[in-house]
Amino acid sequence: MVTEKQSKTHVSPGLESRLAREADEALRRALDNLAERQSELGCWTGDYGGPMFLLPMYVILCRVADQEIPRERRGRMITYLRNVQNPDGSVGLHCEGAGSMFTTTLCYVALRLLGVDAQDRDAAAMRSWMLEHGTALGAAPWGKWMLCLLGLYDYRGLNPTPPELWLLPYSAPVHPGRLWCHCRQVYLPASYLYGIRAQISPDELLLALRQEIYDSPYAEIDFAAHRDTICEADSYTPQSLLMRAANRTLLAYEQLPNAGLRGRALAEVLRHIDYEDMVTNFIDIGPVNSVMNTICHHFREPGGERFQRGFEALEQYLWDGHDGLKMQGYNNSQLWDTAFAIQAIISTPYADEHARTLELAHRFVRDNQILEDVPEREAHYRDPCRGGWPFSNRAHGWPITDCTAEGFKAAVAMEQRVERPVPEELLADAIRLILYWQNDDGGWATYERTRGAAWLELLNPSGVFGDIMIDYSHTECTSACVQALALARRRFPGWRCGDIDAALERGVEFLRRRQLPDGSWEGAWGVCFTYGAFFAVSALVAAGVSADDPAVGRACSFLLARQRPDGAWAEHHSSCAEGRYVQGAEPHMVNTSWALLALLRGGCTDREALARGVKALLEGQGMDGGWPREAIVGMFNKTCAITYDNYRHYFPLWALSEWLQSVGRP
Ligand code: LAN
Repeated sequence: MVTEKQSKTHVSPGLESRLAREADEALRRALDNLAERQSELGCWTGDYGGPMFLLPMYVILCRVADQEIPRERRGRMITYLRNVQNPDGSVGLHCEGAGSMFTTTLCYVALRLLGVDAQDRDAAAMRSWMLEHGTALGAAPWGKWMLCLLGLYDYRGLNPTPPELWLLPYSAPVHPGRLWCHCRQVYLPASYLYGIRAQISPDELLLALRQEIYDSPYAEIDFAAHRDTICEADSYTPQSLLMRAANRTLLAYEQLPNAGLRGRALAEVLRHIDYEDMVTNFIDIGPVNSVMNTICHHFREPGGERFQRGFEALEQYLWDGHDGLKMQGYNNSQLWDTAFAIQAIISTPYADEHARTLELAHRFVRDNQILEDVPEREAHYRDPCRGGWPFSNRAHGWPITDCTAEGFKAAVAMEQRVERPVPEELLADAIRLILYWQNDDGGWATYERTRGAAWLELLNPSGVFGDIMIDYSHTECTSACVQALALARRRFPGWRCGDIDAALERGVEFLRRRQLPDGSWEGAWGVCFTYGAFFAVSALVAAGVSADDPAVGRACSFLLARQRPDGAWAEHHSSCAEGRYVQGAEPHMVNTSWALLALLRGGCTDREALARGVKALLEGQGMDGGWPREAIVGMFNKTCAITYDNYRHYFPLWALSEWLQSVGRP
């Protein structure tokens, strides 16, 4: 197939060199734009919104804990909620998704709590959608939790999340410590709030809401009959038989309350909540546990110090963007963006002209590496941290496999350019950690080595998300770690080379096994097959796999077959939920960049296709040298998209740069 493609690869040399001149010009402007956007801290910061359950959770916290949101802020939040509403009145799981009962209900409640009248046109349209799709009774469980806190749903209508699970011995396969850290950190405060049946008493507005979100009088609803009710739109992971059996057992347990045991379990849960707050400076691993831990503190000690600190830390999750004020999926993506921006800039011939930008960026990377393991880490089910890099910043504190890998790559790339590079011993620590994190299957997961069995996914209670129960090995995380190890082998010749070579070999094998028969890789954290190809091909080639290798050839053919007539690639976010390449409507500059980078690194010889891709990037570039906002391109847990606003500022630049290198500068 590769040879077939190679036979029609001509592009007239005149055309190519004209394009190269334009690309060179575009590259310079893109670099200026990127430099312009750097923050004083040296990092890049961007809108990290997208998930539509987050802002309502924040608003609900404010209501539960009686924290008044300043008027101007309320206005910006309302603007956001109106902006993300779909034409049919609904709100999606994420800002570009089709209607979900989970998020439509929460956004409706948030709008009303923010002061919007029930008669308001947008609010009324949301309510109509809810009533037409089975009412709030069909909201996914996390939505019902939030409603319970406000007294808008009855705890009898929840499947149990008992805190007692935390008292099981770790050897139990269902011990929460074995779950994906995000999953266990969400169910941790959820189990506390469930355990104490946390609820505020309703005021007039809440009493009105009880009538608005259902189609029958609140007092007449048999909530217990709706434990498993879930609107079709929210049902991505249907309940397994195992889950049903488990719920029946847990319900039976709830009928026989044992105050002593519950008390001990709640104390144990609080111990873990306090620990998570302590080691993350109250930022917490993610937005959901950040809100929920703070709610726990409120019920423990209203207005207490823990509550105050948790509430203040939430500020870091808020972002006032072009479409209003939202809650982000993390306390931003600075480290991740900065590590990529550095690598993109360094790939160009103009790195010296941006020495100051690079130096500042490097400083951010250096100063945000994690230097210490968390204390008593085994008692709180934590992996080592020393030498790792986080996704956002050091204050957040949780290191991640691929962030560590990209941080390492950026730090090594900058070593010769700065006076105070990352000390060698800390670079070595990053590699030690990456070696430690490799899974038995040869791949790397996100934050931790995989601890739980894959069958635990049968107990996924979320309805709306896929693959949340354990930390799985992923193509992207593996690819980043493989690239870092390949670099480490060169950076530290002779040091632990047996271990590094063995890890690399197993990593490459993992990536080969993950390649699908059509030559593609399914990405988990970006949209989707273009993202997977970018990482996997980069890793294979970095690890020494030749461009003649059939795996690389098949990857290139896969991508070439999906190039649009206008030269661009455009992949729709539903690729992730559907597990197949879904074409998007508009040319997508970040997808195009990923595809081009994969093709270039994979040694694609179809110069005409590459030139058309580059042309699409040039046509898409804005006056300011950047690329305009486009369809959402980040992803998590199969169904929820998330905005990576800075991708459009460095991936196209990086692709142009590598293309120019491949054709020779004008
Ligand atoms: C993230 C953000 C970063 C992302 C990468 C490092 C890019 C990725 O390569 C690995 C996975 C990771 C760390 C990731 C996992 C899921 C997160 C934490 C998020 C997408 C940010 C928000 C999301 C989190 C789970 C949102 C809360 C929802 C739950 C289902 C708990």
